[in-house]
Amino acid sequence: MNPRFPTTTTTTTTTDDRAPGDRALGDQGTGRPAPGIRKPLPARLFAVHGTNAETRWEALRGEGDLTPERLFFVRNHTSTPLIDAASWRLTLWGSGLRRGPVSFTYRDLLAMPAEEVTAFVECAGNGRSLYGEQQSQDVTGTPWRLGAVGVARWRGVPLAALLGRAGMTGDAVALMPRGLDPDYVDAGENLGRVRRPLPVTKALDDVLVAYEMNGRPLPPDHGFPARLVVPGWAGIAWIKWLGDVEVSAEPLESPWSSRLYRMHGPGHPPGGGPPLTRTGVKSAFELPWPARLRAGRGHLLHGRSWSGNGRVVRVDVSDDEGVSWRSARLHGDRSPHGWVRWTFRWAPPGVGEARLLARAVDETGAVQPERAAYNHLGYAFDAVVRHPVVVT
Ligand SMILES: Nc1nc2c(c(=O)[nH]1)N[C@H]1C(S)=C(S)[C@@H](COP(=O)(O)O)O[C@H]1N2
Ligand SMILES: [Mo]
Repeated sequence: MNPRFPTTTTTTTTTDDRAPGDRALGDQGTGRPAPGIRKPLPARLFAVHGTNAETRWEALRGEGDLTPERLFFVRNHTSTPLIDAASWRLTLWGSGLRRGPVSFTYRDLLAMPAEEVTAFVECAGNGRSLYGEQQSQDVTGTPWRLGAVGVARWRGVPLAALLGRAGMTGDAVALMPRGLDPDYVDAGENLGRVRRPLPVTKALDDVLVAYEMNGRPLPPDHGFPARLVVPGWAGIAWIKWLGDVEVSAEPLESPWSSRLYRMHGPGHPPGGGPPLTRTGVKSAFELPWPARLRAGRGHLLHGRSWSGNGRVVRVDVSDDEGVSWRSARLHGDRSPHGWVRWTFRWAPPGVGEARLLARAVDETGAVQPERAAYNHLGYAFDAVVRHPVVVT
């Protein structure tokens, strides 16, 4: 059977097909607002794609290990709902519970033992536009460059504790967390509310129902009053505006597991590969795209690398298309689910165009490949990125 591909929020990565605001990506942008995002999106900090906004990497220059909320990317299938915490309930229900549905209020959550984790959330489509730009391959989907990632300190209640209180049985195998944002309509087809199965094993391991981001209540755009935090896993697992979780003794599926967020195309199984979970290794320079740097002097370049598998342990930089590499210096707190900041001293060899490459290795030995594995929906772009630089 042919998988069906989404088309509503999507544009191809061919420049001509992009929405007007996307064409300006890398310049100063249009400042066009994203419908449904509540926070300000100044063009100097964000590039807007439809209902989504990505962080400009040069805006992270000078920031610490956490992405401040005012710079944090937003990925909305529809629009940010404004939810009243006092009447909000999180309801757990389904065949995997001993009794009927169990609901928690916002105050219930705040009163339970809390945990904190520093973790990045990254869209599975982060880097998608590079399939076109760097590999000359056509893909559909939001044409992110590398800014659909951010790191925050999340605080909340372990999902395991809520499942325990709700009386989950040993038979439960799958959960279906679901958001309270409006139904997502894809090419005229209503797919219902954003929801994606989560295996019980991951839920019991390290998933939080978070109500704080960087020490403050979650902002509306990032899931107020509560969202899932699923360390190491693609952003689609991190359901925002969490309203209910089905707990099931049978496997579950939704369009976000059966056809979206899978690898489709040549080299992948018919119907797509398995639902995407962990994200790969990535790196980015804190530079505009393209960057403009002066010749005849040294520059201290800054960047960050991260991996869904755990800590990044090494980063190398090349300015000759990967013929030779030199190590970057690693800084920062290096928490297992965060990113590592690095610096690299570079003296441009002369005026003209150059490309800077950064390649990271994580603690499992996974390294960024030369080319990312093509897939029609443009997920998992983990290849070494050739960052364009104009030396004047
Ligand atoms: N309810 C709901 N949850 C959601 C989404 C959504 O549209 N609705 N988008 C998901 C996707 S695809 C990503 S990448 C992350 C983005 O989180 P952020 O907007 O807080 O950066 O949220 C996830 N959770
Ligand atoms: Mo995403």
